[in-house]
Amino acid sequence: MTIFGARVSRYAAGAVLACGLAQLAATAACAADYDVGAIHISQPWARATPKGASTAGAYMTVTNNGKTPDRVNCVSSDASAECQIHSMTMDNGVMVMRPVEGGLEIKPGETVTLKPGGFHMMLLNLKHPLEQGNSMKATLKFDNAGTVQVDYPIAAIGAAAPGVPAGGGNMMQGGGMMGPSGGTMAPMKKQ
Ligand SMILES: [Cu+2]
Repeated sequence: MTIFGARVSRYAAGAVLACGLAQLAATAACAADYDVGAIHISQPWARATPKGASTAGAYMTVTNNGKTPDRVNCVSSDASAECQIHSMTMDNGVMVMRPVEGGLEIKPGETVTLKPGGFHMMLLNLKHPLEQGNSMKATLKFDNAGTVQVDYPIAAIGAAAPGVPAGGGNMMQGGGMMGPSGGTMAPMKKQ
């Protein structure tokens, strides 16, 4: 476990440097991949928040390459007092989100994508707004694979995906009514 952790950290540090350079050349969000145990994490990203927002959403794709189910929880983030993983479901025509009890399950061979309108990481009690072009760090804990710190590049307010501008019907998926993703309240900004 310790060996894995060290390897992942070194990889992440290098990747973040490369990402910074890439962002100078292009405005597209740039993210590193992470491996911890049998778990692979790709395209982590977070969404910028308007001033005064108390919550923010973060997203990623998680694949379980192992032979046993695993569960992931968000332990902490450097941008907020609390970090949770939420599900989003339709309840009587209203989108409702709830913390995923006991962690989000990733079955063997399964890939789960956290994205606006679906499963997401929710940062609660933000210490500061998330600014596009910066990044946010969060610590994830997998029941089997262990703990990994992931760097989430911050995409535009209301973005549907890294590099994809707000709008085009994605506001609905963004859970604008819920506040955290800030969809409907966010000013439309072009990069
Ligand atoms: Cu949420």
